Amino acid sequence: MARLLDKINSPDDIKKMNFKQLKQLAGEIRELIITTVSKNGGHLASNLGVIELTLAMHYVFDFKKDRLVWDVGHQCYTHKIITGRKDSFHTLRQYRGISGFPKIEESQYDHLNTGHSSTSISAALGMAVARDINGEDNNILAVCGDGALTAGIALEALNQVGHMKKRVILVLNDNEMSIGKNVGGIAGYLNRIISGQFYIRFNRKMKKMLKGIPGIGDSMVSMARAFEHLLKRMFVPGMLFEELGYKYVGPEDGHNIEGLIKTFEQVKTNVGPILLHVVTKKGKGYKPAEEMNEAFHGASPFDIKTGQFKKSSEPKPPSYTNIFGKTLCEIAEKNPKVVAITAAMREGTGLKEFSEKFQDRFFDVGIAEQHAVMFAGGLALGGMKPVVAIYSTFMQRAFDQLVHDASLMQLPIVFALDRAGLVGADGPTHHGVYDLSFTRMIPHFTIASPRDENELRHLLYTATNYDKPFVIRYPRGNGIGVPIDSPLRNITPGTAEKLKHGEDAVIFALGRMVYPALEVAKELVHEGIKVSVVDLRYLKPLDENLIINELQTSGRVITIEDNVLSGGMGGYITEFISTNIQENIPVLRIGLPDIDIEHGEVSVLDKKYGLDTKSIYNRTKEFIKNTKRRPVLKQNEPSGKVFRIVK
Ligand SMILES: Cc1ncc(C[n+]2csc(CCOP(=O)(O)OP(=O)(O)O)c2C)c(N)n1
Repeated sequence: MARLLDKINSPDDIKKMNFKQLKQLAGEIRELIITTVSKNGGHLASNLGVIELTLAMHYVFDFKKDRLVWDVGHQCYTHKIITGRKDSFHTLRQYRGISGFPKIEESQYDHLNTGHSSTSISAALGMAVARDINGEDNNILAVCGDGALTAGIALEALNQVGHMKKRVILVLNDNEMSIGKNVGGIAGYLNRIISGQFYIRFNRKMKKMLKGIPGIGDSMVSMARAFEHLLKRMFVPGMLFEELGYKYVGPEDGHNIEGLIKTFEQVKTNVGPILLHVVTKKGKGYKPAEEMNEAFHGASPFDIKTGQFKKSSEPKPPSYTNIFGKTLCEIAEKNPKVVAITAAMREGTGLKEFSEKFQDRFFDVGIAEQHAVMFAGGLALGGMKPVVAIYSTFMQRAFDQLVHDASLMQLPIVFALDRAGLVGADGPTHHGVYDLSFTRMIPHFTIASPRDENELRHLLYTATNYDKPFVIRYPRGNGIGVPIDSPLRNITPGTAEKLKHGEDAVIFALGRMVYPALEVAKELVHEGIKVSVVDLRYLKPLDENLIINELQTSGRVITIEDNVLSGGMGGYITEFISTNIQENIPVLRIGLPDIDIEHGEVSVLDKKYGLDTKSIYNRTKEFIKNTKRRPVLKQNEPSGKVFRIVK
């Protein structure tokens, strides 16, 4: 049978189809998404859940002039396929290919760049206000998941939209799942709405039955009506949203295209805010994803037939995430004060085992990073030792809590920042390349980054014994494969470790850049160049003595970090040198530039941005060739060129 999909070049082609064809098209899109994600990886389960919903919206609205705002944006694959990106869909999430998230730069049909959750309602309201000021009359839709609705920003926006009575359509895509099971009171409320449908159906049937009873039927029906108001408050869908100022519509079956189209046609004519509650199934139409939708939320490549994720033929060292989770369990066995907090990322942050072993010491707060940090603050004030595990990129949300709460009260919270540095296919919204900059300026913060999985264990142990805020940032992916040693030990904050000695220059490297630095140093020996390599370990406090010793030895500095250079580690060391040393020490800072870093494999991005060993080698060699060493004299040497430590 000829594929309908082959004829789809723009959403206009969808509008010509009948319901039967739309259903067939949904099946073909499902197949394309499954095939592509099985090769490239991606957000499979969420995308399979919104195929019919996406087609229905494009059928009814014209997003050349109407606006469609995807929340998180991880569910936009159908949208991409039918808005001119079908032929490039095979490049999904690959370097120079199309992004896994909406991108204004990619298409006139993408209206908001996203990746972080819960921004859709605010954006839609802003667009609605602008529309009204401009005297335009287009429709504005936001598609927000039940998981995304747990975040503060979504609730803040929900509050204002209802209050302003602006004409926006908020499509609540309710699959009862965040990445894992959705948590919290709102999730429970939505669940009751769906179950409330049973009440409505039951109520209709009951009235019909009562009416049929001769003599007393009518009076029993009016009695039932008297209770109805009360019952409505208890069961009728959407009362909460109605109270907030929305017209609630639903719950609608999110896989019935015909029903969805009819509903969208109706709500299109409404003048105020609409909340359309659509019930979908995550992973719809692909059994492994329906059954294991958490694993297929962000899937790595898999075998379509078996649903098994592809494994590399060679055994790999455990991931940093895995080592973090296991070590935290080891620590928590001995320390009953240790509690763990995740913001809707139990599996992603490696806390599954912890959540099972220490059920009453584990907290999933939903997609609520700000709350996670403040909640940890409360726990710390109550005598607990909270460990907040959040991806580096999502911690950006909680900056104020880091400053206003953790820092100002010097609370002993451990911040475990997973996925620090470049993360790969998820791209610019997900790279964790700012955390060194935004944490190092905060007073009272200790900031560490391990060079390998073994150092991560000891730094985590150190952090849980520390009495002030303590950040540990570590990268996505597998460890180095170094031996793991026990028992766990403290690594005194502010102590770096010198791994190699040389007089021509010193390389200060942090975290995952330490091993490449060692490799470069080894290679340079063949050129007759000898450099010291220091695993800085702690960005804050800096190991000032060691830095000064190295400046006295070589007087030429190279810094390497997988953070943006602005405000990063190289900047910190340069500031330290310029503040304390009356000597023009040559410094080469290697790190990420002041631009958005695109998506692509980390190894490809490393190469492009000069973080791979070859680039580091070339730049270091060039730098050493073109600069003069300026060793700092020892303090007691008779020269004006001594360092002064300004305290
Ligand atoms: C601020 C932020 N925190 C965490 C995440 C990671 N994340 C991506 S999707 C998702 C779950 C979203 O659930 P929901 O909105 O219900 O969408 P679904 O995947 O169920 O369709 C989470 C936690 C994120 N993108 N942004």
